[in-house]
Amino acid sequence: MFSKAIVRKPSKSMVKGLTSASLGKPDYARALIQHAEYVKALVQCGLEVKTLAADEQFPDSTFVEDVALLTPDCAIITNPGAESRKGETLAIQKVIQTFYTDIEKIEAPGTMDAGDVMMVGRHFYIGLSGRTNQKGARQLIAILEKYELSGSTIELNNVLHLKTGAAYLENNTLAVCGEFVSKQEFEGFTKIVIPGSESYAANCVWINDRVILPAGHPQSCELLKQAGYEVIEVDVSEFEKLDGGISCLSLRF
Ligand code: CIR
Repeated sequence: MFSKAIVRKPSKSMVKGLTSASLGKPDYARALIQHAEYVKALVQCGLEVKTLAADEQFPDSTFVEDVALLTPDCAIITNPGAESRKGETLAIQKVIQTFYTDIEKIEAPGTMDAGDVMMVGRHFYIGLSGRTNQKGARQLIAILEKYELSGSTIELNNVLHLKTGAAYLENNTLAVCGEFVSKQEFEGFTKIVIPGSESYAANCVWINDRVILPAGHPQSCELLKQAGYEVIEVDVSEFEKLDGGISCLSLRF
């Protein structure tokens, strides 16, 4: 169960955020409304939400998930893989210090975006991506082991982050899409296969028996409902334009 979340309001500078999508520039005013709806959904899931002020210096700073990994036993500040995002860690560390006493760090030459890290109980799957390298993953595994947690790596081929295409929905169940449908590492899980035409919906989050799903993915919504989840849909189209999704917008702990 989760009790808290940290989010950061999008900045006007978000229009300069990193992206590989060809969906056009995000509309800032609309992003603010969508962000507020997202926070409402977190609250509906029973979370106490700490909302940080927008940080104009960092266009991608609304995607707080990438700069820290929050475990039940410690927090790990990452060293983001993209140059333009490295400076985001300073501000998040200050906030996390108010919640955690045990704080660790991924150090260069190790890099890591925590969007590549998926928590499954006390085990953490770490995607090796354009943002998270072997050295970062090795550092993370060593840190986790200090706290009697564990980690293992997964090679990624077609996605930005591991959680772009896979989400752990508790109950030994994963929502998966694309390359993750047949990954050997995920053999033992019950899988909800998100159709390729709705791949963006694979980035969803389980929070206290509910699943927050990006709006506009009816087949995925139906599959989750059939599997017994209560689904909350939130429109995050302006964040999709920056390759960001439902999980990227919060740290849940
Ligand atoms: C980036 O490229 O870093 C941002 N535009 C999107 C980050 C998305 N975060 C995530 O998937 N965890």
